[in-house]
Amino acid sequence: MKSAFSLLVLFCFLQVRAGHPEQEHNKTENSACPIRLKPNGQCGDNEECPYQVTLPPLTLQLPKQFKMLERVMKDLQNLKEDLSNLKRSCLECKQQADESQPRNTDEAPTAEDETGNDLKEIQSKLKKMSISLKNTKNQINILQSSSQEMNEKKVEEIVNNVLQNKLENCPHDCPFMSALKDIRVFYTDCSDRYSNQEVKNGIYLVTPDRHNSSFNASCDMESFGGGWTVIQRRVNGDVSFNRTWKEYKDGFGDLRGDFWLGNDKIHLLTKAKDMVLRIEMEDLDGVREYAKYAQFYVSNEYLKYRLSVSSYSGTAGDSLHFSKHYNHDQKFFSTPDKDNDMYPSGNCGSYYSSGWWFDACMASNLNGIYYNKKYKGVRNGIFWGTWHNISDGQPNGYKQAFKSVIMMIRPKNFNP
Ligand SMILES: [Ca+2]
Repeated sequence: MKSAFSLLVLFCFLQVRAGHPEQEHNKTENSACPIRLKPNGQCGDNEECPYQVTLPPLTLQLPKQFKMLERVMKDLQNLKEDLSNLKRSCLECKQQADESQPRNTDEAPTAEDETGNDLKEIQSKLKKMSISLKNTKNQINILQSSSQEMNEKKVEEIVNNVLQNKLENCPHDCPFMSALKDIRVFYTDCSDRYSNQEVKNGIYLVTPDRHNSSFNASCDMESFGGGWTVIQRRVNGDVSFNRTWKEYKDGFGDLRGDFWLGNDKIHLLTKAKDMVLRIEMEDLDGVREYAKYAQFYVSNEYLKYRLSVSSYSGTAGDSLHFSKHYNHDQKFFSTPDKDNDMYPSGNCGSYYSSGWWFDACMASNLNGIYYNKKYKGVRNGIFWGTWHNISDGQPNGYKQAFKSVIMMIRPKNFNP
């Protein structure tokens, strides 16, 4: 728009300029140009002279796109303002960012800083201590489980291996051989022997308590998984079981045949480990049954070798807990010469020719007389009150007898 206007002014100006000031009179010829130009004041030749221009009102018809231009200009103005706002915001942002920059380490720390640092240090120490504690706990757990595994059996195995190695590499006169005489490897019972690869039936030395003497025991290594220490056997009847308190205390008979191991030894064996009791029986008709007790313990002599037995299973019936009135559990041991029974009017041991944990008097008596045939009279033979036909009326009042009885024990946790 400006350029069009300038052109028009220039055009008229040139027209006026083309005429001489003296031709002013000829106004009509020049009246077509609405712009009037005339000197303003006295002007001589070749002098600078002021001129006055008179411009008429001017109306220009602009193309309609100019409206758009106006809007664009407005938008442009708005954009400029936005840009300016953005710039301002940016500056503020930068200022804030500068302020939040970490302080120069040369600056002296404030009390707040020091407290924060102390807290951080304590937190770090606590974290380290917690990790250390966790590690220690893990190590304790590992040690605990290791020590549980390192039971006596394993220690003995290790000792045996060391001994074996030493023996193989040692001449007979070396100092180790003389020291060897003082080293003893202990086996608590037949199950320990079995674990040491001694799997044949036989007589083995066992040491249930190291403060007491070792003794020989008959080991059944072949029946029911092996590892059984036999505490009583009746198979041929050549050994009398009508014995004194002292004899039952020490044991009697032949370990390869009929015998009673001895109450002191049975006490030590059942004290050393939790024991299972297994009783095998065969009657004269060839019927074989068994009774098993998952818990079996015999107290010491001071407590009169009291019996503690429970958790029956088997086929022969639970004659040790026959009834309320005939219950051998928790009863003292009695012999013909020592009455610890529950029968007030007499001595059960004497009456039945046996040493046993009598009640008043009995529903079982495995130490009764060994009869090799059915018998009459007092029921003083080997007896098991829950035997399948024991209460049946026998012809002519004969009583059932047993061909064999074996009582044996094994640790509860034994794994064949
Ligand atoms: Ca009595």
